Amino acid sequence: MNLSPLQKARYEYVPKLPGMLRAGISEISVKVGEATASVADQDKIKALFPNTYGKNEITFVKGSNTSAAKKQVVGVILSGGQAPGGHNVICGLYDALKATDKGNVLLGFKGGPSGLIDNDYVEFDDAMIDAYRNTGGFDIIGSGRTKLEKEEQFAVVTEVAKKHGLTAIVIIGGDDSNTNAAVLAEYMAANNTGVQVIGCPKTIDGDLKNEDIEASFGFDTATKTYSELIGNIERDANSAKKYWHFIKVMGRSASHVALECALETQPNICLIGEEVAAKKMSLSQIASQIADSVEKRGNAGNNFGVAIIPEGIVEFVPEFSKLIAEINELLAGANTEKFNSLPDWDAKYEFIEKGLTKESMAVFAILPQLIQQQLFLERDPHGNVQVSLIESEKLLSALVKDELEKRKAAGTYKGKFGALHHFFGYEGRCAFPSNFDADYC
Ligand code: FBP
Repeated sequence: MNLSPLQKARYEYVPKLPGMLRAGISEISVKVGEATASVADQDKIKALFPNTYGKNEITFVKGSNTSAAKKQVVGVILSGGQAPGGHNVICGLYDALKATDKGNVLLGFKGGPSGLIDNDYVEFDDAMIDAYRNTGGFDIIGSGRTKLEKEEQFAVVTEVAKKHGLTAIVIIGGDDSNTNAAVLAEYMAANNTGVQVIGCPKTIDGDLKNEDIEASFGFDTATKTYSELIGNIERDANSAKKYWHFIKVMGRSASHVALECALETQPNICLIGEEVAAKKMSLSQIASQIADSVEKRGNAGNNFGVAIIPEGIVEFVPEFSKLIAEINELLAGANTEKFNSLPDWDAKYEFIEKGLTKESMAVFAILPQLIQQQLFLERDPHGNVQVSLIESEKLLSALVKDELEKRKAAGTYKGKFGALHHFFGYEGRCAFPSNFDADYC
């Protein structure tokens, strides 16, 4: 492979370690703190996790390492959406294991949790690890979204662990994967397998945090990457002066990515899903709020701007969530087949009109046809609407356009409105990790 100068420079970058970890393994000691507790539902969670609930907090401190020497065979998986820094977590694990004892082993199970079940793995060595230092992506072993939740799956994982003599399994993943890790840990403890299960919080979405973890890895790089692109668009908008750019950014339901990008790029508008929910805003209210900015700028001769839209915005609009729930119910069971067999969109529309409540039909009727069709045609294997596939940036710009036309007819708006749409998600998930993410991981 020919390496670019950038790639070479990133390979050469040496992540900065906290002073504590620079000391060397023999000088790291462990301080046992208070018993931990869940933030809510303590009794329920304690009942679900009788063997693992309430473990003491552990802090690393300088001192002499009193742990008994023990050969470690650790298995690691990457789970869920890619996040810059994942490779460095694996490199860090490898380095620490080998620094402790050259005989320690790190196995990477391929393709996410399913690799653990299928016993599909690779044993890392120096050459493989060195080729992935400070690089983005999860391609070193791949990732996947198989859920580890059933007793049978845990039994298979236990067998695989026994076969390799695993002493620990590290699951690098988001909230779902860490829930799986917690359940697997409970199983391993209940069955006295001696295998530790360790969850490593990962997600670009920024929604996996507590007082000890201010941000999950990947968030910094992804938001910087999107912000660079958004900044370029802002410069273009300010140069051409003819488009409003509606930019949707990833982040699932949470709006942390949108907010961080807005803080970095100062767009004209940034919607925040949680605020929309708190104010119980309707789609028309959101469109009207955006139209106010467009009108104000347009009347001053500035027919351009940038609006950032969080990926999950529509889930926060109460009337829209109700519409989705009704559609899911309307097409449940045999109704899907009936709906699919209708000859054309007019016949389908009639079916929808008969099946939805008056309120939901009123919401459905204001949607652009493209979105109406997306709601009915692109459905998941359970027949449910796939909210993440809804092109909310197009939906909102179409509603804003309608609102502006009304204002034009009323004589209050004199500008021009041309919209362009973008979705930034995959562009940032595998970027070279920023120094922050490279060091952190
Ligand atoms: P997780 O970290 O929870 O896996 O999600 C990351 C993410 O990038 C979300 O922002 C996005 O909605 C989702 O993955 C897209 O998933 P997929 O890669 O399956 O299309």
